[in-house]
Amino acid sequence: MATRRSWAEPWKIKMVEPLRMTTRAEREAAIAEAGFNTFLLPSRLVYIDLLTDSGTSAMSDRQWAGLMLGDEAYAGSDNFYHLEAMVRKYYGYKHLIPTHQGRGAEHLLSTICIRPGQYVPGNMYFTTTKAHQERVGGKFVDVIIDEAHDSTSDHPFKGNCDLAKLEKLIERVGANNIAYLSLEGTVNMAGGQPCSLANIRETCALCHRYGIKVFLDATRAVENAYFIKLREPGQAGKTIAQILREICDCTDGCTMSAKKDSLVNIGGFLAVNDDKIAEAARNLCVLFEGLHTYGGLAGRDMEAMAVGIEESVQYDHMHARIGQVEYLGRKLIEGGVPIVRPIGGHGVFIDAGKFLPHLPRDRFPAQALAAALYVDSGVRAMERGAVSAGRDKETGAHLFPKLELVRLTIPRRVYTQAHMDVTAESVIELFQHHRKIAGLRFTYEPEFLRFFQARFEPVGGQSILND
Ligand code: PM9
Repeated sequence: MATRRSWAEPWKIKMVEPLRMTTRAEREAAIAEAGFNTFLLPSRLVYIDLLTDSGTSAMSDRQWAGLMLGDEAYAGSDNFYHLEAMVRKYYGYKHLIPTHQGRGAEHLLSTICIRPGQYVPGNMYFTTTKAHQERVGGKFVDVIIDEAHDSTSDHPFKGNCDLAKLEKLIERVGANNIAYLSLEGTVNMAGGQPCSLANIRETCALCHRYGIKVFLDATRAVENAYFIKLREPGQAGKTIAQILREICDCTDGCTMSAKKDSLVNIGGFLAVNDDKIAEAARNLCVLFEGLHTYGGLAGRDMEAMAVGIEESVQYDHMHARIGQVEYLGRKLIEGGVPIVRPIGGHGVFIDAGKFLPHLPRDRFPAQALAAALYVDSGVRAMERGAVSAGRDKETGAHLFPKLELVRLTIPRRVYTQAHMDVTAESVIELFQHHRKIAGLRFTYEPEFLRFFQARFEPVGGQSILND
């Protein structure tokens, strides 16, 4: 047999879910009804759903079979012990507290470990993570390297922490005033960009020297491990599972949204090594999530997660998953579309500022582009710019992060390359006619995580996409 030149997904399709095609008129009415916010669209009116990779992946036949093994006991379900064994094996932490999803774990960790007024450095903010830190009086400080804020930089590890920024903060405020370091594996808001193993080691060593704990946001840490294997000198010979353990072993615990890497539709966990933090988390879990052996999940959910964790570290799976993201990214680059470089792990991030240079920041170009893309082709994307960033807690002014992005997020094992082609064609065509896209202004702004429920109207007309 000739040498294999190309690769394909390591699965075949057993069941399909029909998609509904809509007309342009239907989509125009739907986006207006949704206040030009793609979060408020009914999914039955979406053709290709690239809103998020969170809880949208396809489970395997083994995971579906696992659902039938759900032990729905209130306490001490078999599936909890299976999940605990998988978390210990692949993530390596001593204590597991399941939660209904990632922000459940963030809620527990922030409440237990942050005193009002303390600082929480991190490699770029994430929306729910920062919201929970602030809710309990913490102050997030960004210590990611500068390259992460530059969509054109080709740095292979744009998720890295800047050790000088971190040390400066420690010296300025004192280690006692730092709750912990929040370290995200593949940084979502930077465009799905990984950290190097060397940087993770150095960052953790620096924190530990000052007695500061490091908690990993492990939501996409397996994708980070894959990038380390691919890009970091000396790491190619290791398995993804080995690298994942090396990342986790540097840290003191993690919060996890299992809806991403772990291939489940719902679920998450907090995992820590410290006995006292674990005890406090089990106590709070009972108040907010459910008993500490189910944390808001059914036994079957925990089983699907246990199986998903094992599947997530398989090389062929990760190669195909990130390969598909890269396929879409390359098409857009060929079409001249400005996207975040290098192409990320869980999605392709369009630089909306460069895509729509005629729109000022306070006309929310990324929000406008996501709405226009839906009108053009029924592809649903997500804004990741000023609307997501929210307002400054003290001044109340809009925060305008350097990156004003639209995320085309790829669910795992769900769409084919043909769906990627349709998406790319629509984005490229919009880019060629970008002046037709109007800016937006708020008509409703909720207090927390405004991007989920905010409503807008086009400035200067009824339509977001003017022909
Ligand atoms: N991320 C995403 O679409 C889902 C909703 S927020 C728009 O990217 C990280 C790095 C995440 C994340 C969710 C959470 C919260 C924590 N950390 O959604 O609560 O990307 O399970 O996880 C979303 P949950």
